[in-house]
This record gives sequence, structure tokens and C-alpha cells, in this order.
Amino acid sequence: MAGSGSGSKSTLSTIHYDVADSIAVITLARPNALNALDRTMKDELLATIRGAGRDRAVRVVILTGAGRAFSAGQDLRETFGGNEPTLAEELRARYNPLILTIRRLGKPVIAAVNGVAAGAGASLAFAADLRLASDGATFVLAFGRVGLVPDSGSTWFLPRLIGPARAAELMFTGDPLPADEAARLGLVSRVVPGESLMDEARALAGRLATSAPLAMAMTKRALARAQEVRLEDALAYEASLQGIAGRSADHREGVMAFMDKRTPRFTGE
Ligand code: T3D
Repeated sequence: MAGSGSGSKSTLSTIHYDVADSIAVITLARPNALNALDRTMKDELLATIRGAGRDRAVRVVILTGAGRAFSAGQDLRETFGGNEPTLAEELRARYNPLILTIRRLGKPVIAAVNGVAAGAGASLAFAADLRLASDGATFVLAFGRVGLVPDSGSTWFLPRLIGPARAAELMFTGDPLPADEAARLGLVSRVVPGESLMDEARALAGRLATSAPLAMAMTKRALARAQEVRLEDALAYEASLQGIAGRSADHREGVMAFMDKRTPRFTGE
């Protein structure tokens, strides 16, 4: 895959990839189909996210959409069954690895939700660590409208993010959730004017990019683990991660910088 170095751009057909200032911006780019996910896009997206994960020049990832949508979810023009994968096979082979890769990426992922995020497009945003939304963004749990069940992790993420009752309501009705209501529910951190969304996302990413990379990666792991285990296990996991963080050069640098009253320079070591 092209586009791993700082300042580089890719030549993929459905994804734009741009790295600058330690921030990778991954843009879903089929705007005429509202960035609906076809197989090429799913494969390119997975390869791109994995590439960003491997690239030491990247400390934070922003995921966004080209044009007026974040993503309208599964491309409804694509066929399933016969010579093509069934829906279940598609989930196992493509969607589920995408969701797990975002969750397990050792770097923060910010979804800059620039417009409608529907179906699996919404799931991609839910899998991110943080969400910023433009004032025109909406989340649509559109699965039921096309006779499908919520998938690609939405049944796991949404109740945890906004509570089970609201999640059920959105999934049963398919009603759009506007950005301001999403912010009120805590689903998105902030709503900003559409024209400043990427500036705001880059500013947030820039702040995260100056934090200690190893500590951030382990914070992400601890938060994910804590969703699934008892308090005793979460405490034990925190202690084991802190053992690692406490031996890192970044911890020493952070303490020295505090003493010296200067900004720390973290290296990820
Ligand atoms: O293996 C598996 O299980 C598969 C996984 C499935 C998970 C899912 O994602 S299921 C849910 C799939 N998504 C949807 O059902 C959403 C369908 N789209 C819509 O409901 C609406 O388009 C939106 C609410 C997202 C936006 O509405 P609006 O009025 O702003 O735009 P529009 O006019 O409906 O769409 C604009 C164009 O995008 C249009 O194309 P055209 O007519 O201009 O050539 C439309 O067909 C296209 N488009 C929108 N969504 C999709 C799409 N094309 C293909 N697939 C789409 N999902």
C-alpha cells in the first residue's frame, strides 16, 4: 500500500490516505454513493488501517468521509450468495476484522463524522475511540429498513455508548439521530460547524499526538478490557500495564519534563 511515510498520499481507488504531523487521515472516498462500503473499499480500508498501525510516523488516526456523507453503510448494490460471499461470510471476512482492527489499533482513532453515518458506516464510527461530528451529521441504524439485523459491532457498542434503551429505540425505529442529540447522549464529544470539522479533528489529534504513545496504546487496551471484566480483573490489568509504563523511557521523560517545567518529548520507547 502506498502512503505510509510522513506527508505521503496513497493511490487507492476508494480510500484517500494522508499522513502529516504524526496524524493519518483516512478518508472513505466514494462520495457519489455516500461512501457506501463495497468489497474494494472494505479491503482497502482494512489494509490502510493496518498500515497506519504499523507506521511509526503515525500516532493518531482520523477516519472521515468525502463529500456529504461519512458512510451509508453496506453498498446495497453489491450481491451476496451464489459466487459471492453470503452476508454472514462477508461479516466474518471483512466487517468483523475491520471493527477489531480499529479497536485493537495501538493508536487513538478519531471518527470525524462529516455527514450521515448509516448501518455499518455508523458501526465504524462507534468503533473509533472518539467521535467529533459536523452539525449536519446524523447516525442512522438503518439495518432494519433493509430487513437486516444490526451488525459489525453496533449491538455491542451502541448500548455501551448511549445506554440500552436509547440504543434499542434507534435500532427498532431506524430514526436518524442528529448530531446535537448524539452529543447530548455522549455519543460524540463535540459538534462543530461542517466547514471546521477537519480543523477541529486535526487539532484534537495533534494534542493526542504529543502524548506518550505507549501509554496511550495501553490506555486504549485497558479501557477495552474494562468493558468486559470484573473490577478485580480490571485492577489487576491496570497494575500490569502500569508496570510496563513505569519502566518506559517516556515515563522518565514525562517526570523529568515536569521537574524541568518544560514540554515532554515522547518517543514511544
Ligand atoms: O454482510 C453484511 O451483513 C452486510 C452488512 C450490512 C450492514 C449495513 O450497513 S446494512 C445498512 C445499509 N445501508 C442502508 O440501508 C442505508 C441506505 N441509504 C439510505 O438510507 C440513505 O441513502 C441515507 C439515509 C444514507 C441518505 O439519504 P439521502 O436522501 O441523503 O441520499 P440518497 O438520495 O438516498 O442517496 C444518494 C445516493 O447514494 C443515491 O445514489 P443515486 O441515486 O444518486 O445514484 C443512493 O442510491 C446512494 N446510496 C445511498 N446509500 C447507499 C447508496 N448506494 C449504495 N448503497 C448504499 N448503502
